[in-house]
Amino acid sequence: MPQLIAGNWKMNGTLAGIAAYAAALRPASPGAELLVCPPAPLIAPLRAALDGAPVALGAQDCAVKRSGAHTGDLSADLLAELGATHVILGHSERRADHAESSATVREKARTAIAAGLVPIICVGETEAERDSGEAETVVRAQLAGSLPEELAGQTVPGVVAPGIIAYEPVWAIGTGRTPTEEDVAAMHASIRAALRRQLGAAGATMPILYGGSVKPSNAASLLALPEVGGALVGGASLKAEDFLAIASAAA
Ligand code: G2H
Repeated sequence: MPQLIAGNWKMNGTLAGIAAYAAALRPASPGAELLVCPPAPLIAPLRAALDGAPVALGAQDCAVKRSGAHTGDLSADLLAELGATHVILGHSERRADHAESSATVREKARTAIAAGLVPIICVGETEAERDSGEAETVVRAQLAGSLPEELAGQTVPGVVAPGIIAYEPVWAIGTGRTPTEEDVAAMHASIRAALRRQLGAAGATMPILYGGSVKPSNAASLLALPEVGGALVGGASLKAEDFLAIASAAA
């Protein structure tokens, strides 16, 4: 399975900048799968500007409810209609800024799956949790609370919804710091074991992305680690050339 390089623009990007970004991505054939998650209003314009280039689009969040009186919320169905195929859920910035619990993330994942979106469910420990030796326990608890049963095929027997996990240590996000290669490998192995326990056969193959200060200079070493199925890239995805440099480091 090719690695997935996903860009998370967060609250960055403009309508005016879409054409140049798309023009840089259109001719690319990096060998990795590319996914760009811009702010939701830019999904449809970016899709149009990509003009059929094999770059998937995603959103950065969706609502628990599918429609109705929920002012300011974003419907997963509408995101899919705009051209999104994926949605990032439970990013630590949303868990912190919007007090999103793992139970809420699980509800959102269920809604996303029902709308035909692939949820990218984020987990990761704080620096204090790592320093106190609790990192794997915290991440396992987040997985236990955030993953819906649809990912194990328990809702419709035999039907497993596709999903992706992103391991993003909170202290590595936007800081330029990354865990050691040993720590990334150990955490991804721990996540794989938890996914197998929680989801059975589906958990054996679900991609696990690494996120947190991925950039062109460290991408190759991070992406070469066992159980790293790709990267979720924030700051370095804002420039198309950096994003493509990371993608070209993928397997
Ligand atoms: C982690 C990552 C993208 P950055 O949030 O999700 O951001 O690469 O800027 O650390």
